[in-house]
Amino acid sequence: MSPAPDPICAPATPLLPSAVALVRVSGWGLAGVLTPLLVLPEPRMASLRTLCWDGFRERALVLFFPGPASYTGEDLVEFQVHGNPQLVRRLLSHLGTLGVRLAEPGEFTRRALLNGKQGLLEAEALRDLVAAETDTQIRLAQARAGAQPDWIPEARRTLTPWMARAEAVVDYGEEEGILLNQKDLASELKPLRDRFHVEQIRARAAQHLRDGIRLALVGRPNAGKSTLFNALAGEDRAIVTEIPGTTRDVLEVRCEWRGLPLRIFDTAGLRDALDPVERLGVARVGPILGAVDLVLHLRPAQDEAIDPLIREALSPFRDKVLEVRTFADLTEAPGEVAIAAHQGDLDALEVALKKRLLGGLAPDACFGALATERQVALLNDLARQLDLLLGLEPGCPPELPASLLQGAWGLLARLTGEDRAETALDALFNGFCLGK
Ligand SMILES: Nc1nc2c(ncn2[C@@H]2O[C@H](COP(=O)(O)OP(=O)(O)OP(=O)(O)O)[C@@H](O)[C@H]2O)c(=O)[nH]1
Ligand SMILES: [Mg+2]
Repeated sequence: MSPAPDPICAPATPLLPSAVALVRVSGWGLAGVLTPLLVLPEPRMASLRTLCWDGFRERALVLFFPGPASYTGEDLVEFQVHGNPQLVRRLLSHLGTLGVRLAEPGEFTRRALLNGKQGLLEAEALRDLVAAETDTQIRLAQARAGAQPDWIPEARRTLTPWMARAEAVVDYGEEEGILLNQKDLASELKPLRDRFHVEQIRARAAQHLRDGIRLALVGRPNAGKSTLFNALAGEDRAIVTEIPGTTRDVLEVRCEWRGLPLRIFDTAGLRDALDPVERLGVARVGPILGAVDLVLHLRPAQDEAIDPLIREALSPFRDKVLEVRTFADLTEAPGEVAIAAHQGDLDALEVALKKRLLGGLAPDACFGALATERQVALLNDLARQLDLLLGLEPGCPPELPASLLQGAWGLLARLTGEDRAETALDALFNGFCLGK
């Protein structure tokens, strides 16, 4: 058996002046380890204790969660002390003299995971919850933090009997005359493949919501870019005038608009500018086009043709350009995404963005879906694995379905973290803050 891990401590709140700071300690036998500092209170009963060390006398509210019924699965003690950063540092270094070392970022959650208190998917959701910037991102992370997606146990239930059967055919098939009925296998796996397909669509949309959608607003001068920028941001961030060439620098705003977490870039109007400052602004548009998820090409509804300069600038990014007709209040633009941003008439844009980026789903239809790059990549691998299984020829060697079924099982274990792969854990916990 490996030795018990050493006790760890960390501030769970930022080291800033505040009303209250929370310091957490986790490890086995904390009652003994912390004896020089305090007598631990009754489990799960908040109690006031005076902590005395190095001339400090701190009245702290103390909570004790004996393992394994705690966040980490070990003994866990929480100190609520006055929110003075220097006081917290002093308490942490005193804990160090008692043999409690400072935790690495995410080490509390890593222990929770290793002690079976939490799955990898939940830990990833917790990291996202702490990092979320908008309401939708918070709700998305909360929906994943509570429970594993129901299709994972469902997939296991479907795969298990077939794995056993395929193994039996490989091991004893020839002697015992056992066969793997490819047709039955396909008809049982087909609903699972369909479910994976639905989950892939939801996950792609959820990933956009989780990461935030980067949008560039481009077009000729006076196309209404800054007007739209302000309307989406819900505030007057960019200067709007009727003078062409108003915007020069790239402006950026992060916001949530109609449930979509956005990072929007307003840019200089594209034209062959004479003014040297405006030319510099135009030169900054190209790199933005490469960096965003979607380019909104704003074109006033009264414009017949697209300026060749703009056509050329956009042509390398054709796949991610969405044409938007502005000034829809003045000229009709039937059949197109037409808006009048200065009047807040943006419904057509909302529909187009949701169709393009969320596959037509409403943001809350993505709650509970997988959403990180790691998760989505594994889901795609799983779907491919099932496609291969469904595409097997009847009468193929039984080793083939056996190894594909094993592969699918392994991918599920990687997804939930049950394979305990250190690389996935390291990547996850590097993104955590101290004390989590
Ligand atoms: N009627 C009408 N006016 C609009 C609309 N959108 C913008 N405008 C007006 O058009 C003018 C130019 O708008 P801006 O938002 O500054 O245009 P821009 O594309 O940012 O222009 P540059 O920064 O010069 O490239 C302003 O007077 C806006 O009030 C619209 O949909 N309808
Ligand atoms: Mg502008």
